Amino acid sequence: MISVALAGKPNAGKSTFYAAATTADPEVANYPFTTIEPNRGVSYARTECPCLARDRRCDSENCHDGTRYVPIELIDVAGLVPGAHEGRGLGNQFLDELTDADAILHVVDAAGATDAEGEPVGVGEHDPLEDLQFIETEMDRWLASILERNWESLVRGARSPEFAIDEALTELLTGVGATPGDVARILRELSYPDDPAAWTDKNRRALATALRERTKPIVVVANKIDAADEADIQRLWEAADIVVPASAESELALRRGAEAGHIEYDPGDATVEVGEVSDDQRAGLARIGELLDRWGGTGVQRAIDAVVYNVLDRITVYPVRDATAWTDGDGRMLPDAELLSAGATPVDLAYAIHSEIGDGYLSAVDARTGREIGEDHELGEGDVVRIVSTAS
Ligand SMILES: Nc1nc2c(ncn2[C@@H]2O[C@H](COP(=O)(O)OP(=O)(O)OP(=O)(O)O)[C@@H](O)[C@H]2O)c(=O)[nH]1
Ligand SMILES: [Mg+2]
Repeated sequence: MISVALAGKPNAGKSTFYAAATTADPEVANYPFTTIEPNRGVSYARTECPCLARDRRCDSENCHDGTRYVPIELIDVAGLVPGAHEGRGLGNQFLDELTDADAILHVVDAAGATDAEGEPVGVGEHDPLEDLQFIETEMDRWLASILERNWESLVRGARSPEFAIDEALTELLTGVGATPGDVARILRELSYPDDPAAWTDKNRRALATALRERTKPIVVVANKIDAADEADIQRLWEAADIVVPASAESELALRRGAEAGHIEYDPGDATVEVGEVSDDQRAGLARIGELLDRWGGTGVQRAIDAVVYNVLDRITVYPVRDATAWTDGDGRMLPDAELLSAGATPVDLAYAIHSEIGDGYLSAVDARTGREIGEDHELGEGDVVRIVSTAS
């Protein structure tokens, strides 16, 4: 499963985002370091379900009238402060939890109501732009420290006549979440000594930076837009590659309201239908309604979708047993969705379902057209595919 981690300074709203994007209920409070132990839960990317092309909606509980939610893992960790690599705040050891994260959502307090350490200050007293850069430095130092911890074994390994630096680095870097393809690209871009004993801290830091850039892409969540100055949101937007304005608190209120049956709202919607509520609730929902009109949503779902579909460049593919009815062996329509890398083939889909299905791969059918497709055919978003395998 794709894994996305929330990172950022304390008090920026990571746990609020996490609570809004999962069904979990972590502690949220207006002081730094509320979260110490990481939270891991299931969240969802939103897309259109292929059942929209059919005359009835599918049977998946993750499909809400044609809006499909595809599971991913979301991780909420402790707040990070500038200088964490030197042990400031809670340090950065807890970042080890992010080893298997495919991407980072950097939650920034766009309202500027907390200082660099996450202590509350008056709204607008802290410039959120100052919070953008440090996370990269801290993550680079964290990765560099993992490399340092493991360096001794590389130096020892180099005594063997079979030692090859590229192989040793591949083993080391795949252990911290890089794929062999990532490593090959990283090593091509860098120059470094063949002998591990000759590496300097500078070499290791350059490797850590390249590793972070390739394996931990960052999307900035400009959070607390309900309280932020629009000019600040604009400045944040211009200062980073991908910035999604968001109000985690508004999203949380909407999801709780929907759970309680007070409103009709699907995560990522740009409108809410309000049912029977108190006057107070109505006033609160009216404020959130204005925010939805202004921003086209609360931004929480959009941030996750930006990571999955834009940054990680995934496509959603639906494996089925029956290419006509689009059902599994139990007659359930479109029960599963797989997030595959763009360019994935039917063979990749087979392996994503199960390694034995992949090993026994025979052929595949595009269930939208009913035609057989070749094993190197490039799949696309929303494809429905029947895999024929000796294992199924
Ligand atoms: N106005 C506003 N406040 C928010 C929003 N999101 C979170 N907050 C508030 O910000 C404060 C911190 O929220 P948390 O979710 O605990 O922040 P955190 O980043 O997890 O903090 P640590 O665990 O201490 O690192 C709480 O008072 C939240 O209610 C938002 O979208 N708008
Ligand atoms: Mg927290």
